[in-house]
Amino acid sequence: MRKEVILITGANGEMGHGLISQLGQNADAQIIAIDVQPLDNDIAKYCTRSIQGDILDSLLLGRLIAEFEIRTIFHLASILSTKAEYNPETAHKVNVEGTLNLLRLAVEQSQWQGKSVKFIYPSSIAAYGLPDLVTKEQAGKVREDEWLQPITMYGINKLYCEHLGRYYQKHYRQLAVDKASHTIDFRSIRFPGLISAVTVPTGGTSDYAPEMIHSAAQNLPYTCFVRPDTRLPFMVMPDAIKALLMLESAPKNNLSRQVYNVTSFSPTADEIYKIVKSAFPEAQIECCSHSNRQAIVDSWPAQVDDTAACRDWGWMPDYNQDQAFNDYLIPTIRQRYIQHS
Ligand code: AKB
Repeated sequence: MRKEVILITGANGEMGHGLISQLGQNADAQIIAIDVQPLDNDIAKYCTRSIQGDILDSLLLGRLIAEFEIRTIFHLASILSTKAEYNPETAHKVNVEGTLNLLRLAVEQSQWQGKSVKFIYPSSIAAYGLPDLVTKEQAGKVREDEWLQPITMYGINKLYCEHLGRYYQKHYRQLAVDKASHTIDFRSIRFPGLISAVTVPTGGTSDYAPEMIHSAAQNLPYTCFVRPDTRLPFMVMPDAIKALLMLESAPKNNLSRQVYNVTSFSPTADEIYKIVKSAFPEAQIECCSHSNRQAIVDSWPAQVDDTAACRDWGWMPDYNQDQAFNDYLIPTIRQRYIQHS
């Protein structure tokens, strides 16, 4: 009998660290972790198997199917928005073809098992594209079906993969005589900028917030690449993991849609700066807008409407802005660098 497992891709990333650390508290959780990077020891200890491999490697994925009964997939692997712009074609391969590989695997597993494999897919506010700052300011809380004209390869990939998930769940092999009897249960969240106290970001355009805090805590000079008035929705990583697990466990009949917004607080870069300077008075922070990265952030909504998530599966963040900084980020990050000093 094959072991029933949870497959996590992009396992060594920021969200992977948070998710595995949380799932690992349940001794019964059988986690298969895959990443192109070796898994850090602090999360590898929670995994039944950690595989250093590529989701583009179909043979590797085929071997996973042979050995494990995959019940849930958290497909976290992705090349984020800034890094993707330096090599859009590679980003497309990883973000789209990699996702296609995982969706095929999930459908095959669903047919073998005679029940739907849950496919949990973190999308992003990068799926939105507002044409200019006036529109961004006037748009208010953007709903899931508004302003879907992303301007980054990453955002386009995320939006397309949302549609791929819908296709594999509802229309895959629609003309076949033996139309798939069991298919996947695709569920997705469009995350805002995420800030973790225990990991640092790599390659995102919302990274200015976590980078500013982590740099200040290490007394390292930091140049913020967006204007002070730049506003984005954010949440702290514990709330992002909470949202993933709430959506995964929600009764399917409660879900009115496959893709949900979630959010917590929407500060300007200047508001973040003032909080950080208050916590770390010696911090050396200057603002120097990087015009191209600024244009990406200006195309993302200042706020999103997460009414559907609150209504369908009881979404509610644990941390508002004050709690995020005062109860989680500042004390935890300060402690992290004292320990590492
Ligand atoms: C990025 O900046 O690319 C990500 C995101 C907003 O999805 N953090």
